[in-house]
Amino acid sequence: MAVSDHVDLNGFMEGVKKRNPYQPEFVQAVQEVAEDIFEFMEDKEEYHSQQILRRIAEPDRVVSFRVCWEDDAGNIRVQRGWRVQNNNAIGPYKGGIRFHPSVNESVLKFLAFEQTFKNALTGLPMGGGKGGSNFNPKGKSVREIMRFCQSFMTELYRHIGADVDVPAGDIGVGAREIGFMFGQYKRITNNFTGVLTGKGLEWGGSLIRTEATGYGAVYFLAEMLATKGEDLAGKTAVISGSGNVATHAAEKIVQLGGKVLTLSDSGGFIHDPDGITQEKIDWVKSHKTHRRGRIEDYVAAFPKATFHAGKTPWGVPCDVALPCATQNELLGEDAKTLIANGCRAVSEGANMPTDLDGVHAFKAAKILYAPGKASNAGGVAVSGLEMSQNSERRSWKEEELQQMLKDIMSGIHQSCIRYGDQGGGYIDYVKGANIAGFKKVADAMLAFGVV
Ligand code: NDP
Ligand code: 2IT
Repeated sequence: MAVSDHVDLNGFMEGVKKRNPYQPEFVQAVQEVAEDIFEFMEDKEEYHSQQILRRIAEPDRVVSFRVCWEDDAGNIRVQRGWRVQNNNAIGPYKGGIRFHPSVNESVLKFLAFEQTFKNALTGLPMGGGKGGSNFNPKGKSVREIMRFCQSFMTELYRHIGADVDVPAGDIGVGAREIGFMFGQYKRITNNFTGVLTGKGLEWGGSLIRTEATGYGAVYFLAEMLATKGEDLAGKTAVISGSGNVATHAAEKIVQLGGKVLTLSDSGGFIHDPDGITQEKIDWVKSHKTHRRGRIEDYVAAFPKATFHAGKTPWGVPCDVALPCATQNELLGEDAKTLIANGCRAVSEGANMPTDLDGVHAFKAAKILYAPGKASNAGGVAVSGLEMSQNSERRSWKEEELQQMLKDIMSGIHQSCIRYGDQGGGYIDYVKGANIAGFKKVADAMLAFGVV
């Protein structure tokens, strides 16, 4: 078949939309990748004829299951659980587990699709997967969370394994939930194995896994700024979210001499013109993570700050921005506001926080803009290092891991430049990340034939 006979981008996306009705997040994630990959594939007949992108955009497997649990009042509660195993061409499925009421098949399919490219970019042998439940951890007691995690793992355990599929944390799932799930896995299988990452340090976890996503997103930001001869010293940063990724991104910005102006949660954002120092970040970590509090309480603790209910922080003028909460939290209008206010660089800590209009606005303005699949890969990268340590049955030192994380982020930055350098000093990091991630997975798939 001649290249010109192949379905074009629009035809391809029509098919994706038809096959995935009511799955807007998944369609959006595929569209963002396909825009770059169709251009890249133009003169690459084999990728077309072997239907590589079509195959990557069709998960290997979507497992969906019922999760029953009993709340503290004795009521029987029924949730839905999933594991999306998107692609294992270059290694076992790997990706987090999300507990949030907004979780559905579309969200998990988009996350597993993105994860496939992200994991390839790390250079480590990991395929892409994602899982989760529409369980809402907010307002639940620790015992309720434990019972839910145990029930969730009672089904999930048969689909995962150290060389099969290795879940980790994501929104609503931190070390505590990983502990409950690992405990149940071990109880059912009698196997102490590296089947989950993000484990506690006493039972197979890796140093710096907790910090890795946020720190990595800032390392990537620093790499981007360095291409313009700049660094973070004295720069103002606007950050959304106040969970694992946001607080550690804030911490690293402060360590590198920047000033963090905002944090947020689903209730709104706080603006602290004095800067959110390490002491204040520690307060947020303790308040949000350990006490499941609200970010609006920040203003009672630090009265010079203001709280903006129901709003996102993108209207606050800044040099750099890091969306670190959730998908589609930064829209086209927000992107234009950031650009108009002089924002020079955006590094995504969250997965797909910017909608397609926003992505196009950042690209058109040619600012330094890193998509999450490149800039937030530090978390899964250290998860990959946790898997290696588990296999070797040893623990590496903190300095070794810090260096490996920096090297991996720097390697991803290099890959983005390799495929995204548009000349004239502009690097399209979206294109670079999409092509570099795709090429690795695609070439492995070609080697396997039609499977
Ligand atoms: P956490 O659960 O620790 O924190 C999530 C934060 O985002 C909270 O502040 C939460 O507010 C806010 N948030 C969640 N959902 C919404 C929503 N629908 N609207 C507004 N705010 C929301 O999660 P993480 O920090 O781990 O994850 C944040 C992002 O980073 C996600 O996109 C995740 O996929 C991504 N990511 C995480 C990695 C990791 O290692 N943990 C690795 C790579 C990416 P509230 O408390 O009000 O719910
Ligand atoms: O989105 C992500 O990369 C994660 N939530 C981390 C996945 C992992 O396996 O560590």
